[in-house]
Amino acid sequence: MIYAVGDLQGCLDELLQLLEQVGFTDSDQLWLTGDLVNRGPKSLETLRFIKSLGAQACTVLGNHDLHLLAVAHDKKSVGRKDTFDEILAAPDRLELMEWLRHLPLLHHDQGYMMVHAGIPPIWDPDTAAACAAEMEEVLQGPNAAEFFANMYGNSPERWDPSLEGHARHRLITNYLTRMRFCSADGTLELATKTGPTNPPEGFAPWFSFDNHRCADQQLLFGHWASLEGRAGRDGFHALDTGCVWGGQLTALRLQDQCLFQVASPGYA
Ligand SMILES: [Mn+2]
Repeated sequence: MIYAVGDLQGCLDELLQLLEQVGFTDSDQLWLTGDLVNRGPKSLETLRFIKSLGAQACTVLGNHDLHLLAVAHDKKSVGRKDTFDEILAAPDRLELMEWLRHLPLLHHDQGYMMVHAGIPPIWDPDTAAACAAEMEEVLQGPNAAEFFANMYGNSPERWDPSLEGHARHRLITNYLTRMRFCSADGTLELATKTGPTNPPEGFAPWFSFDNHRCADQQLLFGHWASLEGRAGRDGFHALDTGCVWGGQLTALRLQDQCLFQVASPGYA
């Protein structure tokens, strides 16, 4: 069986409970929507555990994972709310960071596409996969640190295939790892972090557009806890149910789309 699980953010205890609840075995696979770390209590142990699963786990990178990598590469300082000091001080820090930067931004298998935040409505599955692959090459290549130095920022806002360099890389990364609201032409609105109702004028949740070019796929994503697991549209599976904030950790068993949840006391 394949279990797709939402954002962990250091909530290892809840993950272990969830794996016990579903009866996870060596022949099962664990897919994770990213944001393995930050805000929660056990980021270091979470990374070590997921890494130890080897090929049994498949994780896509989230914005918090990329932020950790930027800090670890000395391209950003630790923020006030960041809870990953223990990773930066760990003896296996370099190994963990090398493993982390080699994770994908998009996973496509068994009729499912998984990303951390979303896919803009103007991208078809091939474009989404190609853009993710392009970023994976940057992250895994010799210029990763230079990318991290230029990763932060909300512009450009709209996709244009002729974009190049840091602007192109920043926008692809913002789509895949930070997006909540956008417009029909793919213009990003990154300032609003509320729930899906009352979107900023001219914008809507990225998955809500009728003509979304990935609407024939089964999409798995995290990042947006205030959706409370409801995208409200068939085939769009919102898996971040706010574990770190005192919600639940959610697993979707892909074979029968059965949901499993573990409640969390909340840490942030
Ligand atoms: Mn996120």
